[in-house]
Amino acid sequence: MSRFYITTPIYYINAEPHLGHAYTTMVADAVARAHRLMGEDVFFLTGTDEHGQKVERAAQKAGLAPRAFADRVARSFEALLPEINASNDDFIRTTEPRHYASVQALWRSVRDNGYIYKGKYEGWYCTVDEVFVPETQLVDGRCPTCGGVVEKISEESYFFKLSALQQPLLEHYRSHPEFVTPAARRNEVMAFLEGGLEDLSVSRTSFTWGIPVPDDPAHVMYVWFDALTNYMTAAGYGSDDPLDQARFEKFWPADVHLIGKEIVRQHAIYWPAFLLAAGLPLPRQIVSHGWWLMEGAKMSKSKGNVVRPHDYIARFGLDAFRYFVFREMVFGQDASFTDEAILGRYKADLANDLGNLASRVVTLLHRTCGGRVPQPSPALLARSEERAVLDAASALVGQVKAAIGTFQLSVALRDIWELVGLTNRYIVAREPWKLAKDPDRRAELETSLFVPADALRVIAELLRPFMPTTAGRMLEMLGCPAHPASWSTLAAGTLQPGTALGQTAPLFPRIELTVEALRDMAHEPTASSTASPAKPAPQAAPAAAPAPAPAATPAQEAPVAEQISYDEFMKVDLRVAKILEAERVPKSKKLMKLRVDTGLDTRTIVAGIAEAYEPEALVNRTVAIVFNLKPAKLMGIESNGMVLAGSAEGGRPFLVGFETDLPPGSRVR
Ligand code: ME8
Repeated sequence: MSRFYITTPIYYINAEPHLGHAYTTMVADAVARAHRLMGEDVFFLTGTDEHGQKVERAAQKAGLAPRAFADRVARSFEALLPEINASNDDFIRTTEPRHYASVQALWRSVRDNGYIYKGKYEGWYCTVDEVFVPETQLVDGRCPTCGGVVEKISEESYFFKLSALQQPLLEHYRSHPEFVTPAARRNEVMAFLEGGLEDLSVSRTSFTWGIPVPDDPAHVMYVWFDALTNYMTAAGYGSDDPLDQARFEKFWPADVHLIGKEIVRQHAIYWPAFLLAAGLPLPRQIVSHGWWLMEGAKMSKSKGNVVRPHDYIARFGLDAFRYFVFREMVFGQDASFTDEAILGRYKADLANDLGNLASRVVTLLHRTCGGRVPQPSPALLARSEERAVLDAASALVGQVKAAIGTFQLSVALRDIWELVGLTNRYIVAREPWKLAKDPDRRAELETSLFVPADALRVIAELLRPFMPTTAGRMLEMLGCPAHPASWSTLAAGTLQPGTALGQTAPLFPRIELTVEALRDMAHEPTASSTASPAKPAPQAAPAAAPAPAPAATPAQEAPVAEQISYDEFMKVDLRVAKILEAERVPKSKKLMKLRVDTGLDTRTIVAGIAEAYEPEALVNRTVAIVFNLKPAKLMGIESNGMVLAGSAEGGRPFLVGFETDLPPGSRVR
């Protein structure tokens, strides 16, 4: 059995995961699932990148030791995986002992082969990207990649002889034109390589949060040397255990490192250079996708202009969210995430095209064929309309496989929707509801329902990697076995006549959401954006709670927050405040802008209570607020704190009050 090893980047844990991270993991997931369906032995890896200056600083800011901070935030990346239905086989954290062993083994190999020497690094460093930036590449004194501030560093450092590997790398690129894809990225890398390479600083001495350099623990390794090696660690590299060694033999080199376009250089130059220096095989392909943009800028943790996957999954359902991101981003290009687009695709592509097709066919089969797959007539199946649908379904299998092979998920889905459209048109032309009224046309009726049912089966089998739950439900409705059919034998015409069908259930229920409601949601703080970055916590502040979920939302139990210590609780500075002014935020149904007297200052707080209170009813009210919450922008207004309110599940918020009027500034405990 051939094997397939695919990885995502390991994500920095300096903030909560957002759509960008979820996207890469979902694409890798869809590709991994497709390869399993093609009969391959798949290993799909994702994880977290936990060392380095950026994380050390984020931990300091959170008042935690780096390891404790890493343990907390890594959990939110791990928790995202079931939420997006990722079928990863392993989750690696760079703080695990297996990884220390592996990175140190790679370092020793590279060093013993003569590629590491000691020197002094003087120059610029961008902590956001964790990269050294040559002075000539600064743009207005800032990082050319993220535009962030760079710092001057001057310290003893080990260097990696990258310059010595320029020719071997160029040769590899020339003999493996598919090594980096898409071609635009490959061309950039080639141009960079041809321009010559400087040796790379691969250790730091000015901080300690990293993997110690073997035999010189005053140095910690450069975080990219550490991070890139994760791909080998998880396959078993550096382990003494014979089982791990056998796994490494089997799965290394990786088939695909799937990444965003901003980290191509590290993957396409540094990583193969380290491996060449150690005498290890290179990965087969570096595949990079474009960026999700918000209002024209890259969505990023550092900028905070992010889409929180959970917000959309809760409203549209996971598979609709997966469909949208796969369909919307053309491979290799950037894409804008807009509420209009996700709503539009939900209604048109999912509810209308696919959802209606499935429920129409299965309902008609229940009504007219006793809830069983009918027996088609061979003569009628030979007609050109029937052949057109069934031939298109058979051809689609190859098309989808080819599109997945080149990571064109949007093309695969577009092709599947061509068949959805063709099948819908077939039904409209055959009008089985009319045939059902005429007993003499029974054979025509049965054939005209067999054809779309069979096409739907192929569609569902092909949708498995993209929308696993929906595909399963479609197949259940069609009475097909729950275990996936192998794509190697998948073809049209094999639905078994006589099979009992399952119940019809709407795949994509009607939702009443509007673009305005989605926009409000995006601006509302959640506990995870305002409290600790530990995990997707329950709504801490009902005053800013999101809209009650629509009917499409799967019922979910309200999560309970983990226990905290007295000291942790006391970090929250709760105080009495008096509302001085209140006005609705224009274009928002939920948000109210409040001017409050906190006893220590007067400040603006934006609260999600506009549906529950009139502005005039709020003036002069005494409320409880979180005084020391970091400022956040809501609909362009800076909010400094949070007003406390309680609400029953999905109900209106009621402000927290006091039995007597306490003076503003009084502590609440
Ligand atoms: O770079 N659009 O981690 P990171 C699409 N730890 N994808 C995006 C995105 C966006 N706006 N933002 C992030 C690191 N991503 C290193 C990687 S690998 C050995 C070390 C996705 O947390 C995309 O896959 O900054 C991108 O490459 C990755 O998240 C960067 O995650």
